[in-house]
Amino acid sequence: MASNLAPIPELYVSYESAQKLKVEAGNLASHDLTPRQICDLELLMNGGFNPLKGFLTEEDYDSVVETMRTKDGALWPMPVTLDVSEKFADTVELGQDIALRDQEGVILATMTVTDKWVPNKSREAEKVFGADDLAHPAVNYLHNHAGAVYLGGPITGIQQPVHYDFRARRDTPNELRAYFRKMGWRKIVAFQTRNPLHRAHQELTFRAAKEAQANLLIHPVVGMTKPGDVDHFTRVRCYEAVLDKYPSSTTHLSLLNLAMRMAGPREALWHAIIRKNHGLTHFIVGRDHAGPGKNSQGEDFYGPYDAQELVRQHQEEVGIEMVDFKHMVYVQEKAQYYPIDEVPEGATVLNISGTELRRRLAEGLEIPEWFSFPEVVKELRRTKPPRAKQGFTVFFTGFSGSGKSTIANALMVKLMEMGGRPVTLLDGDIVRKNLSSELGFSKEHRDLNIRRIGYVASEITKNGGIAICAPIAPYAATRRAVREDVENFGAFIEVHVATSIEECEKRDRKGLYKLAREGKIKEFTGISDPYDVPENPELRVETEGTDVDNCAHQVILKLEQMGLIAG
Ligand code: PPS
Repeated sequence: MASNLAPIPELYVSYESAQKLKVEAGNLASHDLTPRQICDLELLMNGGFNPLKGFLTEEDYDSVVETMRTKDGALWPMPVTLDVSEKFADTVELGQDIALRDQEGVILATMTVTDKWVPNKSREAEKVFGADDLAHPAVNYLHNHAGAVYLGGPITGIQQPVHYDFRARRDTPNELRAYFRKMGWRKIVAFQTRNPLHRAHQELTFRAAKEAQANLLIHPVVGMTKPGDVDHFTRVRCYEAVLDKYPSSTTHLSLLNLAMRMAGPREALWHAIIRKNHGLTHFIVGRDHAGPGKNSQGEDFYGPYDAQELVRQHQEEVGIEMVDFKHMVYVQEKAQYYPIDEVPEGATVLNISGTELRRRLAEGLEIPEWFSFPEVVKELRRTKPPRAKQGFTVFFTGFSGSGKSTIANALMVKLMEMGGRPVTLLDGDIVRKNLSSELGFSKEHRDLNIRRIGYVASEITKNGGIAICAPIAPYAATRRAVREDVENFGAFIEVHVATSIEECEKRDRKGLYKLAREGKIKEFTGISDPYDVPENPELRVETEGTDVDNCAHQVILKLEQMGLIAG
């Protein structure tokens, strides 16, 4: 199959019209696009999502969800929808034009709203992702992040989203087509990836290019991938580090600003269509393509080769040939990679899973040369130092007067004595003086206070420091939200200072309990306001009968056990 490299239709208007439209669009009702919508819009406008001409209408959406085709019969497995809040949807009339802005407020496109509807998200989850299960990242997105209403209609493109990173490595479908024309490439196989390239991937891509007698395009996704993946900055540095291992006259690296959904088979087919639009003739589909991991029952969402099966059924219609691969493993005796079904009998197979790789990186353990390239490992280690060098947050929670601040102070001093990482104490009282001085003790205000602490702690953690927080933080849901914020960047250790309310009241170090009993302080935690006891904290310390030094030491031991401080 040789490529037709003629330009593909884009949705942009001419430069002059765009300048005019941009001024006019300033008066339109406008929607601030989410990061995912910006990715989708870019590929709509530049032809990556050809034949779509805008965000799906209701009829197209129903048809795509049910049959993987638009109502006109075009193969399209993934709903590309503009989800908005009910509040915004209420202000929009059908037939009206709206401006679509990026997160800085720049107008990227206008859309004529032809459709507005409330989608059945559970049906979308079942049909598109295979289960209405929040363990699937796209289902979680659908229910917990996407707006309640979808708007559909054609797009008029004004300008591409701006990227400040790796500009020279980003190509639109037409730029890639032009590159292939210029190079005289007629057969090109694409390798889609959201991971750093290790030796198995290199072997697989070499074999694929050889098998298809084609040039190779390494086409990694840099838009949005699976939560927890290695960030794209690091990955691109890794790709660049190994590019010279490929023959430069037959291999090209280009970045794709796609927002993945991790939808396995449907996603693989979608990827194939997107690659066809970029001028590719062949497309590699390996084991568990775009797999989302385990469901809430601990089982895989899709079979390991379901994606290959679906792409095989449709490759002719799409006009791209699949190069399928089994899982690649290293055969020790041969010092070489083989597809798992071609391993010579009795040979010793070596394999390092993604989880094992993460563990080795986290613990600073050896990563063998047969598995990856030293240049790649060096880049990964630079971004993810071993746990004992990463930032983390210790979050104390408990009643007023339980001893949180005292233990937190002792812990801070002990960690500073060890040295190596900056330590910041975000004590309840200090925060209320410096960050939250206007707040009271209603549920709303307490939540706001804790979210602010969580934000600062997550920034400290991200930048490799230690944050020690010591607020009351009475609500479990808010503590969980802070945990999620921090765990994006490092460990979160919840410590319940489990002093009973009776003991706190008996101590009454600040005289507040007396005032609370007399009704002079309202909404007092434990007296006239609730406290959700943590169900599964990393550590629970009992202060009655234990001195402060020992309580702080228990936290140190926990940190050691978790590998966060060197023993
Ligand atoms: S919260 O719920 O997490 O936002 O509370 P926090 O920011 O930790 O503030 C608790 C300190 O404020 C004093 N104080 C009160 N605590 C609880 N309830 C009420 N109504 C209240 N009013 C004032 C109290 O001294 C707390 O300090 P700690 O250090 O916990 O003893």
